[in-house]
Amino acid sequence: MIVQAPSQKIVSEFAEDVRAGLSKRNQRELPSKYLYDEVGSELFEAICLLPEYGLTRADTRLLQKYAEEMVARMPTPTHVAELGSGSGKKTRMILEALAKRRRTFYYPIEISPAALAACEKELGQLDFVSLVGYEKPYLEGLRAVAVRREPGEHVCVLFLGSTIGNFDRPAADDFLRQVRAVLQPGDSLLLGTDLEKDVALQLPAYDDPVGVTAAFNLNLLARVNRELGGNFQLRDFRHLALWNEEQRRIEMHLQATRRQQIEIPSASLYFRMEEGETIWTESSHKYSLDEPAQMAERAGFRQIAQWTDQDWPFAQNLWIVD
Ligand code: AVI
Repeated sequence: MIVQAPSQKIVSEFAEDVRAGLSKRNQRELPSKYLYDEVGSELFEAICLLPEYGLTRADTRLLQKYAEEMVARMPTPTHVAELGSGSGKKTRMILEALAKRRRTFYYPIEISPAALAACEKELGQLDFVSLVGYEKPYLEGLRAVAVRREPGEHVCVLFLGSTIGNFDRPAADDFLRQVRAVLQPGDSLLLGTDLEKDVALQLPAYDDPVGVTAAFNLNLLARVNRELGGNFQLRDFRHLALWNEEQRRIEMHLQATRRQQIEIPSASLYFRMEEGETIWTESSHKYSLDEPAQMAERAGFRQIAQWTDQDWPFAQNLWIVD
């Protein structure tokens, strides 16, 4: 595998984003993309195995069952770009179905080097598939992929696992429009979306009794300590998962269990947190069944197919550029 060099800006961007998010007056925040350092990526893999977290199993089941049908509906792509490849396990089914039809170039795009390495291990040896990893933010990576195409070749973008749900709805629309702007007629996007379900089923997926999700969330503070010299006392925070009915999303927060003085020298940040105050670390939006088709239209795509899981409400949506 060739891994393109990470952007020089990544470390200082982390410091800037931490500074901006934690300085917010009404609600302190940390961007969820920073949950995925080496430890966080492993913890996320463990979350995917939890009985309470049905999302990944539903995503995988749909790909297992319908990969051939999905691929048959796409104008056969030569280039497959995956946004946030994770370990790449689910992608194998799509790549195998495509590689039966023609030689395929596969580009996992990830900011986590550990996840890219895991992806190479999983998918680096597939017959008729050439893998080139990009350690870059999604859009930057996608733009780099798009310039590799020859005239007449199509690109398929995979955005699986309902990662789109980690964007606010307006930000998701904007992001999908930017993805569309890189693409050309005949290109496609396979988008995974977790669907709305009973809160009694939804909430434990983000607040499991073993505490894996709590560890995943708390690791973000540990990362700030490790990489930016912060002094967060992890034992003085607790993981919170809430269902926001109005926004139709799960929110993850870290709540201070006592008043404390926070110092993060590499982000030039010093502030006090009151007991009970929270840092908002992630949103996970849930969709109605017909929402993806509307999102497609707003972003300049057309939804041509949708597959849903029977056990855990989840949809794979296939969009094309006309
Ligand atoms: C990656 N993403 C789709 C996961 C989700 O369900 O929103 C991240 C996650 N956060 C807590 N558990 C899983």
